[in-house]
Amino acid sequence: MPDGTIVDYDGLIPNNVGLNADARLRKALETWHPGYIDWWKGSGPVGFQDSLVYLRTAVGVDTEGWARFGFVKMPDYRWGILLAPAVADRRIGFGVHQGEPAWQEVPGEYRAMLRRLLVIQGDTEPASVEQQRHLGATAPSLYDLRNLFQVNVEEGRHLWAMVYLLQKYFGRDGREEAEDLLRRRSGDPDAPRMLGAFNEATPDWLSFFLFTFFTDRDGKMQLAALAQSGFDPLSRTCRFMLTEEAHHMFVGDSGIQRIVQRTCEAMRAAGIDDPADSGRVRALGVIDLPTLQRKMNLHFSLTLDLFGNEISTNAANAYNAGLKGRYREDKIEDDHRLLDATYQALRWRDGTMVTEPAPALSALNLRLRDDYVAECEHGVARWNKGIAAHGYGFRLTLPHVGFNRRIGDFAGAPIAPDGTVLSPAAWQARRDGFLPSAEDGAYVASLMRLVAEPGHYAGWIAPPRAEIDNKPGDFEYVRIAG
Ligand code: BYC
Ligand code: FE
Ligand code: FE
Repeated sequence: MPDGTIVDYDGLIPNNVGLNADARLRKALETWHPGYIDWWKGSGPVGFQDSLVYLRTAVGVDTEGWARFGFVKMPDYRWGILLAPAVADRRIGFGVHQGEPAWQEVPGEYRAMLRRLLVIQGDTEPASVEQQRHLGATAPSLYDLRNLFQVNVEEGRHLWAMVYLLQKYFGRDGREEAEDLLRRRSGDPDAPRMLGAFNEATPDWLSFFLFTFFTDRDGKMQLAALAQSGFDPLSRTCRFMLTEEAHHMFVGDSGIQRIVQRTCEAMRAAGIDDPADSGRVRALGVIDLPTLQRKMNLHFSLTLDLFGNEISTNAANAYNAGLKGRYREDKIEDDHRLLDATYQALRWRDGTMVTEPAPALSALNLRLRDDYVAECEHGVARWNKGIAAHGYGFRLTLPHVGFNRRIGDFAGAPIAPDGTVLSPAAWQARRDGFLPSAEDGAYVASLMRLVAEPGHYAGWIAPPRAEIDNKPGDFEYVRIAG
């Protein structure tokens, strides 16, 4: 086995897993490769496939200096199989096998459960690329265009990460699942992607930034839980994916921050004191904060559904089995078995909210969701600081966890974003007003156009605070072909 910190770029598939020494696996992956490229060209970014994009590519997996920047045509990006370095004598950290050596092969009794987790994770990655495929045509700058494509190629690599595990450890079943991952399509009525949020549209850049802030952050939480896995190849795969995920969330977080900044600057310059005066704000060609709030309400609630049911035996079984842990399991101080433990759970029962103790094992989806919400709160607080710095009292807020839900306890519950329980009639009357309207969508769409001059930005978004790879502000991040 190679030592695993250096990536081998000699073959068709860059890797640090010693692919050259495993002829059967290498053949399986090389057989899958053309279908992947077809998928990328047919369902990945529209246009720009011949353009040179300033992308980072991983050349090693240690914490420092794993990235190399350079101009690449997206279809020529070197999608590779990269695992974080092995931890010597790693042990299973939780569940009934706690303390046993981590598995290097799939434990037979958990084969089906593990396969399902890998397939669900794998399915989300290409789905997000499909959802974002039209955004290049309206990028607010070359800097943003490059960030979009960086996110897209890395989500493509995340698909490779799961396909590697399926093909290496699941034989014929794994190969079939890998084919199916290229067959389903986001929003396709006959062959949709598996989870709800990944079949929704990402129609504009405001949605893109909210998606990368909220939905990629679910990715981070789920990957962090899987990085705790007793199945060591999954743990190592997820640990490396998490290093890429940080950039995706940065794109969303900083994107919203830049929108807020631009809107506040424009309102100040125009002498607008009331940010809720959307008509006047929109006349300035910037995104009014109430529209941002409604879009947040949508993306947050869609993303909460990705955590599954609050009370889930699937989650309990995966934990007991040692396959999927809690967020930062290795930093938590308790028995890591949870057999007698309870967790305070906010439930929806017969039309009212109650907080009651639930068995901690069954409440693991809820716990992960709570950890997620806490992180989101930090981001929103940063955006609000930006608003306050311009002297405005307007505050963005996360909607209540029960708002607009389709999965779990709160599915269909008539709960307003501020947590008020509404009568069914009031809910029907007010629901649409909490979410982006067709008119909101049309207004945001009217702002979207490609700004392709280096160093220039669309009028609705401020320039970033820092450039990529210390490049100058007028750097041509994408050399648009033709
Ligand atoms: N939509 O027991 P439950 C990312 C199903 S994002 C449709 O609560 P469980 C990324 C569920 O499958 C992270 N169906 O489920 C982000 C189950 O069906 P079966 C993706 C749903 O298993 C941005 C049934 O309802 N990774 O990486 O405890 C860009 C009972 O539910 C949904 C993962 O999610 C839904 N939303 O929890 C790119 C990690 N929710 O089995 C990428 C892997 C539930 O009864 N997945 N159902 O037929 C898991 O850990 C879990 O499967 C889930 C669901 C958390 C998704
Ligand atoms: Fe991903
Ligand atoms: Fe991501």
